[in-house]
Amino acid sequence: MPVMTSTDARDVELRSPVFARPGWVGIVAAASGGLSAAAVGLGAGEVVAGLSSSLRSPILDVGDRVVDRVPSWAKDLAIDWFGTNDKIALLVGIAMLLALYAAAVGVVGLRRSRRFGIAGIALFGVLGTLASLGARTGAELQSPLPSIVGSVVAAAALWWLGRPPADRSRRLSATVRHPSERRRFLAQTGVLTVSAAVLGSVGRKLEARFSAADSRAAITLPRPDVPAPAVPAGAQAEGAASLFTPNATFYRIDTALTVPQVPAEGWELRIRGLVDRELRLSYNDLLSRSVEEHDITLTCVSNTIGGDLIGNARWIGVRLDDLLAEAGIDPSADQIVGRSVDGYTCGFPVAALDGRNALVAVGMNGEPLPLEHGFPARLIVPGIYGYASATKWLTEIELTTFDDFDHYWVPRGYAAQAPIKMQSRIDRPRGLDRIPPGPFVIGGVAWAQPTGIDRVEVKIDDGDWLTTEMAAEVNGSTWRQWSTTWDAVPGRHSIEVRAIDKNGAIQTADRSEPLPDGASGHHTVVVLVDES
Ligand SMILES: Nc1nc2c(c(=O)[nH]1)N[C@H]1C(S)=C(S)[C@@H](COP(=O)(O)O)O[C@H]1N2
Ligand SMILES: [Mo]
Repeated sequence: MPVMTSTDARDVELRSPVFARPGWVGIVAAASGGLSAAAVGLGAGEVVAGLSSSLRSPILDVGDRVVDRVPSWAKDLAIDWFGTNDKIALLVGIAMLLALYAAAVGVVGLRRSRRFGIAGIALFGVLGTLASLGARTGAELQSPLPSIVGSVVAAAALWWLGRPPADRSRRLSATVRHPSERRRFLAQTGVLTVSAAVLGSVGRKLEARFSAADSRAAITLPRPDVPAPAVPAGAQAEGAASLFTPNATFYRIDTALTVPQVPAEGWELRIRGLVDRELRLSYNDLLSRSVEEHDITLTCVSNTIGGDLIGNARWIGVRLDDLLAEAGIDPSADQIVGRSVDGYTCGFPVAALDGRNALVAVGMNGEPLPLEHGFPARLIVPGIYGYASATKWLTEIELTTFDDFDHYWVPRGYAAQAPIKMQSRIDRPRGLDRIPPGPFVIGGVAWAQPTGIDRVEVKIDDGDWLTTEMAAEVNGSTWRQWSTTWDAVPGRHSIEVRAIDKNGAIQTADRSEPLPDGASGHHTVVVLVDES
C-alpha cells in the first residue's frame, strides 16, 4: 500500500462535500444549502401563484391560517406593539421560522440523509397544502399547486446539492483538474439563489396582473344625490386631530395579509338569506340607486384608551336600509352579515338600521375607496365597531339570525353585538410632553356614535371636572372636537378627560381591555411644565 502523499490528502479534502466537513464549516454550508433550496422552492411557488388570481403564495396561505388561529389577546398585543405594521411583523416572523426550518432541513438532508431532508421538505409541502385548502373562501382543487410545485422544486434542489461528487467526476478525464468541492458548492448555491430571485420576481410580475389599481383609477364617482350637509364653521378645535382623516393616514385594520384585488368590472354584490327576493347588483347597478354622502367616524374595537385606531371620513354610497327594503327583510332575521371576497365576515343587528346613515360605501373622502380600505365597496355603519360592521371588499350581504351565525371575531372571543363605547381622547399635549408655563391649549376629540357628544370635561391632577369649549358638531356619528385653555403651572401634572353624551350619560372611568367589546376608561396624560 503506498503511503498517501500530501497532495492526495489535499485532493480528498477538496473532493469531500463541503457540508460533510466536520465542525462549523460543514454545518454552516449545509444550512446555507437548505436555505438556498427553500428559496428556490418558494420562488417556484411564487411563479405558480402568479398563474391564476385564485392561487396564492404558500407563505401567504400559511400566514392566513396563522392569522385565523392566533388568539385574540395575541392579536391585540401585536397591534399594540407593531400598530398597523402587525402584518409585516407576522410575515417577518413566518419567514424567520421558515428560514430556521430550511436551515435544519439542510443540515439533516446534506449531512445525514438526503431522504430525511426531502421528507422534511415534503412535510412543509403538506403544511402548505393544508393551509391552502383551509382558506376562508374559495379553496379549490388547484389551490395546493404553489405548495406542491414549490416543495418538489426545493426537494430537487436539495437532491442536486447533495449528489455525491463521484457521480459527476466519472466523465472528467484524469488530466482535467476537478473543481474543488468548495467551488462546486458555491457555484450550486449561487445558481439556486439567483434562480430564486429571478423566479420570485417573475412571480411578483405575474401577480401584478391581478391588481385592481387600474380598475380603481378608471372610476369617476357619481355626484351624490344627497350631498353631505356643509361642515359647520368651527368644527375643528385647536389641538385636536384633523377633523377629516386623510385616506393616506387613515388607520387600516384587517386580516388580509395582501390586499384583495377586486376590479369593479365583474364585481357583484349579492343580497340573500332571509329576504323576500334576492338581489344581485353590479357596480353600475349599485350606483344607479340614489347615492348619498355622509360624514362618519369609523372606530376599531382594538383601539386602546388614547389610541389612534379611529378615523373620520366623508363616505359616498348607497343606503343599506334602502337596499334591504328593496330585497324585503324577513321578520325572522335579526342579524345582517357582510361577507368579504376573502371570507371575512361582520355581523350586526337588523335593529341597528333605525334610520342611521348606514352605507354600502364606494367613496372615501372624494375618491373611490382606496384598495386597502375595501375597493370597490364596503359597509359603513355608524355606531358599531368596525369588526362587526365595516366589511371591506364586500361581496355579499346575508340576512340571518344571531343564533344561526357567528361572524369572524365571535368564535375568537369578541362580542357578537358591538355598539361603540363613548370615548374621549387628549390630542394635545402628548403624554410626557414638556410644555412652557402659562396659558396652554389642551385639545382633543370625543365620540359617542350615533348619539353624539354633548360636552367634554377635563380634570387637572385631583381638581374638579372643568368644562371645555365644544367645537361645532358635524353630526352625532362623527367625532366631536373640544379644547380648553389651561394656565399651566410648573411641575408634573396629569390631565384627564371624560365625555358626556346627548342622553346625559357620563363616560365611565372603569377601565376595560378591548377584548371582548371595546376599551373603556378615561384617557389621562402626564406632562412636565417647565419652570418660568
Ligand atoms: N374584509 C375585511 N373587512 C374588514 C376587516 C377585515 O379584517 N377584513 N376588519 C374590520 C375591522 S376590525 C375594522 S376596525 C375596519 C377597519 O377599516 P379600515 O381598515 O378601512 O380603517 O374594517 C373592518 N372590515
Ligand atoms: Mo377593528
